[in-house]
Amino acid sequence: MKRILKGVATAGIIALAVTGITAGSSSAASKKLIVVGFAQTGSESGWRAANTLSMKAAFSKANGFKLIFNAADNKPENQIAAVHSFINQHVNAIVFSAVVTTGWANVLAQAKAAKIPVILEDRTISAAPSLYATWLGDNFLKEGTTAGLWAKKMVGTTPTNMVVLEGTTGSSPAIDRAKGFNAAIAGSPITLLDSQTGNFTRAGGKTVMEGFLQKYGKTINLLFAQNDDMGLGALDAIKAAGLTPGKDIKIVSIDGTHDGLTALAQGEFNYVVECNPLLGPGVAKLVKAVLAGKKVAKANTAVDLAFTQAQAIAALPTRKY
Ligand code: GZL
Repeated sequence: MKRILKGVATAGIIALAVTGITAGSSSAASKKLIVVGFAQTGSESGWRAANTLSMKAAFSKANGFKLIFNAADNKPENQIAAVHSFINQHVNAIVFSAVVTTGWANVLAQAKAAKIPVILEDRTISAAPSLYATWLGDNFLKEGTTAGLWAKKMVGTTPTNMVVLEGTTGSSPAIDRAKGFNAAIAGSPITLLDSQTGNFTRAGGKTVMEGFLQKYGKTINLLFAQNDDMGLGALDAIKAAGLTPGKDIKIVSIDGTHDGLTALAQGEFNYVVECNPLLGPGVAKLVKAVLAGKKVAKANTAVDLAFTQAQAIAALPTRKY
């Protein structure tokens, strides 16, 4: 089963920075509320917290919605059970960010049979595109490529040993960020020593980095963290080993959370690629369009930036998350 084509996104690029997007209208309060079941992955990272806040704010009663929220504690079986429950509650629409890309065909076929449209936010899935109406999220492949190109340029011709903190195994950001990064560093003198999942959490990043340091010690020159939280957890392990993050071990990370950009501003990270979590207004707009029978692009991509230390220092005072 092919995953959705990122290229399709071009038609549907939504500049999430546009604050003019509102999901509701002044008469929304007088209209029947749209009941939406939202199955979130869990609360594994600072990025996820910002994404949940954005979704809850957009799917408000004032915007014409009744939101039924479920956080799956990053367990795929919990998330599928939540979607089954939304179907049984006869919600008007279902939204989810998939913990992993697989296992969705059956429950989505049931949503289709129940004539409940499904809208994907954030992560993509490997199920047939006919099983969902549309997707809005970030281009994980491009994020990985941006991070890899920075790493390749940074190392130049210097032989460099790298370790990788992978995101949740089987999740679309983990799959696509690795794909983009690895293609971008091809031909560089970067050698991969080890790669292991830290499950997108600080605790996971710390534990896995402790293991890498016990095994490889001072031979590690570069860390690619597939999200800020794992990189931030790794900072503790690096310092406990008597090494200086950002100097002894260069760190490139993805998300662009406040704490990630703060670590970059302080020189503990070296480069951060943004993954915009403020998807709520765009997703709410898509839900209303789909329910109104309007044609929407199959894939809609958020606009992501990337930051050096100087750019992080300049951006931090006005960051929204
Ligand atoms: C990416 C998102 C990832 C973030 C992590 O869009 O799905 O999940 O990179 C989060 O911080 O846990």
